[in-house]
Amino acid sequence: MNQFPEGFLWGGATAANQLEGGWKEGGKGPSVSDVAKFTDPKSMKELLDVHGLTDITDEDIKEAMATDDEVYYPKRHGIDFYHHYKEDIKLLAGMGFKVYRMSIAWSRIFPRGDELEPNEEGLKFYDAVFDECLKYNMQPLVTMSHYEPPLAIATEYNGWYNRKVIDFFVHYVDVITKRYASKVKYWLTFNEVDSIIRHPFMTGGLIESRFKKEEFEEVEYQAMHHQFVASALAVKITHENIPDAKVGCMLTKLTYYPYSCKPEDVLEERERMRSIYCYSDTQVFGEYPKYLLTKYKNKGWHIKMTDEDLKIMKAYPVDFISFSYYSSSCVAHDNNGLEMTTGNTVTAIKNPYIPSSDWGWQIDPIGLRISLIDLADRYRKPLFVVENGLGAKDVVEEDGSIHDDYRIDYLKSHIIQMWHAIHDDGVDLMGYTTWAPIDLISNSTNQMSKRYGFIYVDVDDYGHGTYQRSKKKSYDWYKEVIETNGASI
Ligand code: BGP
Repeated sequence: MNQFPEGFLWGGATAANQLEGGWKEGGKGPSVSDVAKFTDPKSMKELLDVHGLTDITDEDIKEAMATDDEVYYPKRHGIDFYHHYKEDIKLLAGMGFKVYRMSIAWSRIFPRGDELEPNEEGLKFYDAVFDECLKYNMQPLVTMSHYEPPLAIATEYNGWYNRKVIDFFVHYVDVITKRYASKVKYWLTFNEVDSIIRHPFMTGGLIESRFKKEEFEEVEYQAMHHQFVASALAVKITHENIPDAKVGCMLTKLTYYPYSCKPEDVLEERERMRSIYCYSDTQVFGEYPKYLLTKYKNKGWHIKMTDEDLKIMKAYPVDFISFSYYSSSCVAHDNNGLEMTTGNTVTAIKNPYIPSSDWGWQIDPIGLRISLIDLADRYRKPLFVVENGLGAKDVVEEDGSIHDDYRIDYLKSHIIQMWHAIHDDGVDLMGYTTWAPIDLISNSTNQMSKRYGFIYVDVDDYGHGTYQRSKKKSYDWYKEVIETNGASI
C-alpha cells in the first residue's frame, strides 16, 4: 500500500473517566461516570460525603444508580493513569504517536461544575500530562466533555436540561483553553454528542425519574439544544483564546444498511441515518435541519431556543468532523422474525454477510469507507476518525506474551479502507486514533475484560491486579504502521 498523506495524524484515544482513577485525589469532585454503575449505595454515599454533597437523599442515590445486579469494578479506579501517566505516555510515544486523544475531567477542574475559581491542582495535573506528551512531539487532541459532567450538575441542576449549565460549561472551556493555549491545538467539544438520547444520565446528567415519563424525550432534546449552544460557544472561545486551534464535533457513526431493497426498508434506513446526522448537520451547518424541526412540530414539542442561541449556532460551526466507528448493522421496516444484535449501544438487525466480535459488534471495514464517503460528501470539511478498535478477551501466555492477531486483523482491514477513502474517493482525512491504545474500562460493560489496547494492563473486572503494563503483539505492529506512514500494511 502507498503511504498516507504527509502529516497524517496517527495515534490513539482514551477518556479520563475510563482511564484516570484518582477519582477523589487532587481536589477532584465526583462525576456522573464515577457513580453511573454503582450498585452499592454505601460506597456511593461515601463518595458523596467526601465531596460535601451531604444533602443528597437516598432517593437521589437510588435514581442515579444503574440497575445492574452485579457490582462491577467501578470506573472511578480506571487504570490509575493519574499515577502512571509518565510511564503510559512514554509507552504511547514509543509507538511513534503523532497525536494522543484524551479528555479533561471537568470535575477535576471544577469539582461541582458551578464554581468560579478552578481547582489549581487539577489544572496542574493536565499541565504535566500535556508537557509529557509534547516532550515526545505528540500533539494532544482534547475532548472537553467525554461522559464527565460533575455529579452536582446532575443532582442539583438537573443536568443539561438546565440552561445555566451552558454558562458553567463555557466558563470551564474558557479556563482550560486559556490555560493550555500554548499546549493544545486540537479540541473536540462533546464526545458522541448524539449519545444524550441513549445515555441521558452519563452524557446529559439527566436523572430520568425526576421527569414525567411522557415528557422525557422532549427533556432530552431540550438538553441537547443546550449542548449545541454550549458547543458553538466553545468553538468561539477556543478560537479567541487559541487563534490557530482546530475545534471539531464528535459523533457516533452508526452506519445502517437497509436489510433488503424493499422501498420500505430503504426508507427506514434513511430515517435512521437522519436521526444520526441531525447532530452533525446542526454543528456543521450551524442550524437545525428542517427535518428535525418538523419532528419537534409533529411531536408537539416546544424546545426553548432564543434568537440569540440560533445566531450563536450559525456564527460558530465546527472546523472538522470527528467520529467513532466500530461496526454497522441493518434496519428494516418490520423486524419480525429477524435476528437482532447489539452493536455500539444500539440494537439492530444482524447482517448475515459479516462477522461479529465476542460482544456481538459486527465487524465491517467497508462500512468505515462508506461512512467516510457519506460524511465527506455531506459536509465538505476535514474528517477525523477518533475511535475505532476491537474489544476482545486477551489471553496472557505463560511467558507473559499476548498474541492479539485478531486485533491486528481488525485494525489493518479498517486502515486499508481508510486508505481507499483517501486515495480513491477523495476524502479529506486528518488522522486516525484507535480506541484505545492502552487497556481501560469498557464503557458499556464497565469491565476491564473487554480490552482494546496495544498495551495490556494487569487489572481484572474488580480492580484487582498489579496494574503493570506490558506490550501486546499489536504494539510493534502499530509502531511499524506509523513509522512507515501506513506503507507497511
Ligand atoms: C464509544 C465511547 C468510548 C468507548 C467506546 C468503546 O462509544 O466513546 O468511551 O467506551 O465506545 O465502547 P465499550 O467501552 O463499551 O466497548
